Amino acid sequence: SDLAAFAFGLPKAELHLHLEGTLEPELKFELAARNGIQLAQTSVEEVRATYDFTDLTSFLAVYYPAMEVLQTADDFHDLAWAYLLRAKEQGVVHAEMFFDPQAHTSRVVPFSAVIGGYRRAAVRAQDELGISAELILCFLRDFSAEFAMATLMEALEYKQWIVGVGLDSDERDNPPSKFAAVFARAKSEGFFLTMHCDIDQVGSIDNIGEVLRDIRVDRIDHGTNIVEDPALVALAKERGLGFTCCPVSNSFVTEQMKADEIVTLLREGVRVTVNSDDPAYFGAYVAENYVALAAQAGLDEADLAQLAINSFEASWLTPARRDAYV
Ligand code: ES4
Ligand code: ZN
Repeated sequence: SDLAAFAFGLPKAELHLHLEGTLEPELKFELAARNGIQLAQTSVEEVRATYDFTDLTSFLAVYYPAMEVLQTADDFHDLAWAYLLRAKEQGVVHAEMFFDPQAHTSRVVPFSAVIGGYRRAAVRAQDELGISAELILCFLRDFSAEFAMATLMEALEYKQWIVGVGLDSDERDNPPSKFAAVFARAKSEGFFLTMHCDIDQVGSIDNIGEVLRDIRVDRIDHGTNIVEDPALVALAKERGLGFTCCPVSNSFVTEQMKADEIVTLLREGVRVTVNSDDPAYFGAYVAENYVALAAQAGLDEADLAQLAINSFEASWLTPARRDAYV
């Protein structure tokens, strides 16, 4: 449709994208063969059949084991490069990409292989695709704060390759406060801060208050249930805080896209953005998320253009580079 063509053509930043969530079944087989790994499935269709999630827990139970095929710097490069090629087709001109080093170092893959491969793809994207690509180191919240701090220390050697830090995985029983010291240290090292505040989890609105008031993040991933607390919405708006929403992902890990919440915040002038989260698993890259949200919520071209403007304003580009896009 015309609106879909408009959505694809809009220059946009993608701010909520897990590189490990871009592993398409075809590449999974290629990497498995390269590394001599025998997969439980024998065809792309069989792999896709396992992408049948009802909630975050059932998603993560498929997501982490799939990473076994990622072993060398070349593997990480190939994964990120495949994503960046897709991103180019989706109108992405700037990407801030999450990676989960602990999902690899915990199975004895060196940190240097992970970040070395990803960084090589990011540099290549600038040179060959004209996409500026940055890395955000995400801590896994179901591991200990000590492991997170050790990972941060290991990352300092690569500081110039990392724009910020985030927090993902299972939020239940792993509130932001568990990582307060890690994020305070990351901030003092000059990293931007963001955290997943997932939806539909008990106590989630309290976590949003905590990340805004105490940890003082620069952005929130998901977090659209902030609409439950008008005072927090007012605070987020005053700070110009970005929210990285992922409608198609929401429809997998909850029962719906959360379109009402996203559009409520958009209409109130809060910096909500649209992103793909784990596109290989949820079957939609970023422009397809714009289209899905537009179809669900009846958005028009002006709304989609505002979402794209928000994506640059909520990005961690330097002010001069950001202003070149908006
Ligand atoms: C994730 Cl959908 C989702 N939620 C939490 N952590 C994640 N890591 C990758 N995808
Ligand atoms: Zn995410």
